Amino acid sequence: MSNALRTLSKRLPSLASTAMLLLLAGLATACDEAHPRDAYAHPAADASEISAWFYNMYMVLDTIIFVGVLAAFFIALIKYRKKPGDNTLPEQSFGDPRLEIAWTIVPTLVVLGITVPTLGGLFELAKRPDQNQKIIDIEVTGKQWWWELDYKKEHINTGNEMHVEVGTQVMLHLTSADVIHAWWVPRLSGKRDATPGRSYPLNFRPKEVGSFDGQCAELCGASHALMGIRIIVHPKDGPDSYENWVKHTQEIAAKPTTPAAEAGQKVFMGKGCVACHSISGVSELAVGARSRTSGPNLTHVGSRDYIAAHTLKNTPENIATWVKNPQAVKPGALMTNLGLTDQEAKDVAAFLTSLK
Ligand code: HEC
Ligand SMILES: [Cu+2]
Repeated sequence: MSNALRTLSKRLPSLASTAMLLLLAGLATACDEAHPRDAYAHPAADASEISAWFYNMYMVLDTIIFVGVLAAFFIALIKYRKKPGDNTLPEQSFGDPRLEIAWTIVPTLVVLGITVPTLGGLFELAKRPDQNQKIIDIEVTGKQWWWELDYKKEHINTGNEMHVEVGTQVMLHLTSADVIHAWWVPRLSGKRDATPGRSYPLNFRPKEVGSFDGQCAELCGASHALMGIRIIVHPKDGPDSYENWVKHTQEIAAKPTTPAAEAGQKVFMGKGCVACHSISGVSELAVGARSRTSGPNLTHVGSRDYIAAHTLKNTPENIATWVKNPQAVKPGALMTNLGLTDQEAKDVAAFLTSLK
């Protein structure tokens, strides 16, 4: 062995432990930031607190096992290394009953220690919420590539941005109109599939006011990565309360007043947008009716934060870009390119933006 190689082999253990330390330090700082989708350091609902508890418990347990195994490995490596000039074989042994029993019992205990609390957590998450309380019931339908949200009791039909109330039980019923999607807003709850022809429940009770982002978590076609979610958790009281949002959203949006918005309404009615979108009070559907065809209900589209399922910020410029060529924004988007002129796109954007 060359000198350089010999020094390297001597240094290997310390190099490896330095690398490990750097890795652990990197992981520790990664957890530090209040990342918007960081479920494990910042759960914001009862359901995600349960998942976070398990995640962190496994993390500690696995780190102990990982460090223990590595430590044993390096101790063996250094202590039983071949001494210079020693050419004898080490002592040969086979089948030590005490060892065999130990390494059967210890992993069994570890697995049991994980299984028992995990089962408890699963049952806790699957529990049907007490029905004698205020419950916000929402039917969620995954569609390529957006989410239809139907509030059963409130008669509100909307898309992509879900509004709920802090401290109030939320019950989602997930289904799909086409392929399998999966609902996932990490800071509020775990993932759940949205499957055609089935309805799966997902329950959580938000504990923090704010906006929480999520993402479709099941590959569902060309624009799967552009199928985002936002949940807005409202306070119980004050002007921004959930009840105020419900009242406001049940009403028809104010009629357009500017000439551009009025022209935009004509574009909306005349260019075929009504074949796929409803706007209460403008196209004939009643307030809260389910969108009868493929596109999101646009009754209050002006008050959304984003359009096209968290793909573009909701600005007049972005709406114009979207309606002129949806497929350029979202590959395969199921909204027809109706060949609007720049002026028509600008006007219809002014109209839609006015629908607060
Ligand atoms: C063939 C049906 C169809 C037609 C016609 C159609 N759309 Fe759409 N529209 C959709 C679908 C589907 C989406 C959802 C696309 C996505 O996010 O993947 C959508 C999304 C939108 C959005 C974003 C809404 C949101 O909250 O994300 C706006 C705004 C919009 N359409 C406006 C229009 C306008 C204006 C017209 C007429 C010029 C029109 N659409 C014509 C199907 C249609
Ligand atoms: Cu999807």
